[in-house]
Amino acid sequence: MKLYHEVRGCSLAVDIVARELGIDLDLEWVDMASKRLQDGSDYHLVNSKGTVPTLELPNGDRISEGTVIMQYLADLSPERRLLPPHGSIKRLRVLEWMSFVGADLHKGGFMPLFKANTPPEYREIARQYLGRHLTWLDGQLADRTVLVGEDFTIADAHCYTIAMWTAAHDISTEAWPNLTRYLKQIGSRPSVQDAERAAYEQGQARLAATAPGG
Ligand SMILES: N[C@@H](CCC(=O)N[C@@H](CS)C(=O)NCC(=O)O)C(=O)O
Repeated sequence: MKLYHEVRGCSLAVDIVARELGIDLDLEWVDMASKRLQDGSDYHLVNSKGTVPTLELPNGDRISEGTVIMQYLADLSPERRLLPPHGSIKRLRVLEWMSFVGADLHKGGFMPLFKANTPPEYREIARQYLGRHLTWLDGQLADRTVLVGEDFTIADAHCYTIAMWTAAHDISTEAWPNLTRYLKQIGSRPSVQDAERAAYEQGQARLAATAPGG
C-alpha cells in the first residue's frame, strides 16, 4: 500500500499506525506548497481535495481522510488492539477522540496558525481556542497513559501527531504537565521515532535539493 505523505503533515499519524501494525507502507512524499509529487505530477490527480493523507490500496482504490485511513488499517489487524471491536463503547471512545483531535485541535486550533494570511486578531482567537482545548486535554490525561483504556490506539497516534505541532509554533507545553508527560511517553515508542525519522530525513533531503548548488 502507498501512503501519500507530507513532511510536517498530519499524515504522520497514519505512518505511526502502519508501523505499529507492522505494515510496510510505500511512502510517496507530496510537496504541499506546489501540490506536486516527486516526479513533478499534480497531486490533485491523486486526491482532488489536494490534502494528505491519501492511502492507495493494492487494487488501486484510494482512501482519503486520516481518521478513516487509520480505522481501515487498524481493522486489518484487530488482534493488535489499535481500535476496539465494532459495537463496543471503547471503540466509540476512540472515535470521539479522533473527532476532537481532527476538528478542535487540528482545524479549529492549529490550522489558522499555519496559514500565513490569518489576520493577527484571528490568530489570537485561534491560540485561545487551542489553549482552552489543550487545557481540557491535559485534565483528561491526569490519570491516564493512553487516551482510551490500557492500550495505545489510533487516537494516540492522531493526538500525538497534532499536539506536537505546539513545538512548531513555539507553544510551550509547560503549563500542561500531563500533556507534556504524555507526549514524551508516546514519542518514545519505536513506531513514532521511526515515522518521525523518515519525515525528518525527507525534510533534510528536500532542503539539500533546494540549497544553492543542490
Ligand atoms: N480532512 C482531512 C484534512 C487533512 C489536512 O488538512 N491535511 C493537511 C496537511 S496536515 C493538508 O493537506 N493541507 C493542505 C491543504 O489544505 O491545502 C483529513 O483529516 O485527512
